[in-house]
Amino acid sequence: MVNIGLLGDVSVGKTSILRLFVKYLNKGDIENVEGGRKCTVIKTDFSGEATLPEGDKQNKLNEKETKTIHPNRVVFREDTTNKAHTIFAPGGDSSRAVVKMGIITISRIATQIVAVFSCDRPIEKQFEFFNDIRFFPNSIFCAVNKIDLIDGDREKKVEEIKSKISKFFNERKIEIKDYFMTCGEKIEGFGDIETYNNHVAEMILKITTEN
Ligand SMILES: Nc1nc2c(ncn2[C@@H]2O[C@H](COP(=O)(O)OP(=O)(O)OP(=O)(O)O)[C@@H](O)[C@H]2O)c(=O)[nH]1
Ligand SMILES: [Mg+2]
Repeated sequence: MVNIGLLGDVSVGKTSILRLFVKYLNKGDIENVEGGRKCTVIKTDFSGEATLPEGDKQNKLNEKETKTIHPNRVVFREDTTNKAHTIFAPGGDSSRAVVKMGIITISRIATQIVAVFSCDRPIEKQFEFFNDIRFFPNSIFCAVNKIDLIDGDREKKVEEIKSKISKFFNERKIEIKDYFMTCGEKIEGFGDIETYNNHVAEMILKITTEN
């Protein structure tokens, strides 16, 4: 049994990644991705989402409807082995005490951590979130999300982002076991969207089977 914690700054897409994974399980698409196999959802809890007041919406282009107050949780089972796994996604707004409590709790109970970053803003800003966390394993996974929002040479920018992330964590004696380039939403008109959506499902399966 693996407990995965998705951790990262506000609005990087932790909840979206978790919801997308549930969609893959419910629609059976999970069997068709790389390393895919039949899995069943046992329990989902997205009750910790709060609707944002109009004024708090980040910007008109990316109107975020909710933010996570209490951690989201999904429990699923691999049908062939009968093993159950849990994924937790606490909120990213650590300036709120109750959200911070969720982050601390999940960072302690998770057996595997995925550090989630977003390509919609500078990576450096998103490191601050991790500076606050005291309990951290010495090797983690990393999701680089919102790949669709990179302008220009995607491969080059992704390499730059990855090297900044490696440097940040290596300086803290934390190794990145693997990187996953993801999209947590089904973005219309973005050519490679299925590949990057699939990476979400492939990431979770890889982490649960390898650990
Ligand atoms: N373009 C794009 N938007 C995304 C992607 N993933 C998530 N989003 C959007 O980003 C916004 C924030 O997503 P959430 O999943 O709520 O982010 P979060 O990290 O859970 O936020 P908190 O829990 O409040 O810290 C939403 O408007 C999503 O629709 C992506 O891959 N591409
Ligand atoms: Mg969230």
